[in-house]
Amino acid sequence: MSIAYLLLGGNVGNRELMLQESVNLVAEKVGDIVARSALYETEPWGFEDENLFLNQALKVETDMSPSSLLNTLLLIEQSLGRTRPVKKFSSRTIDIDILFFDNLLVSLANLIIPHPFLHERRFVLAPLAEIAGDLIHPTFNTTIGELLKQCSDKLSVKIFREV
Ligand code: PH2
Ligand code: MG
Ligand code: MG
Repeated sequence: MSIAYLLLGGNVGNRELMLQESVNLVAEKVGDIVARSALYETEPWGFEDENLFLNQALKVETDMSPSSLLNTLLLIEQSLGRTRPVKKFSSRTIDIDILFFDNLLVSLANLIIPHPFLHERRFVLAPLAEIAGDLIHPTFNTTIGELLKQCSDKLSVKIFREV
């Protein structure tokens, strides 16, 4: 059994419904959800858009490998209407990213774990710190709580709804 940390996010359509449907599908197809953060309303990072995101972090128990977890998450995104325009960042109904997978370091063409930008993004660190503040990042050797304190990202991240 492995532990994976995931980040859910979307800024198009019924954002709360998309997160709830994702949580349901992750529980059904990936494994037990053992912790989940509040929903956070966050300013888009890396691109301009008037639609704010909702983001939520999950801790999941799974028997899947990292690659089959990724494939399963991509299928869940598709089933919830995710499309992928060519540009780098764009608005979307739902994105489900793998942040950590046990203490593994994964470097494949389509999958890097730990997520390579998580330490630069308050919209990831704030929800993650809520459920895993003491978790140690396997390459920075520092806790998520500490990374959040050190993070220079100034974009707004606010609790939208407790769960
Ligand atoms: N995801 C991105 C790019 N920018 N900004 C916010 N606030 N939330 C996200 O989930 C997000 C983003 C790439 O996947
Ligand atoms: Mg993403
Ligand atoms: Mg993604």
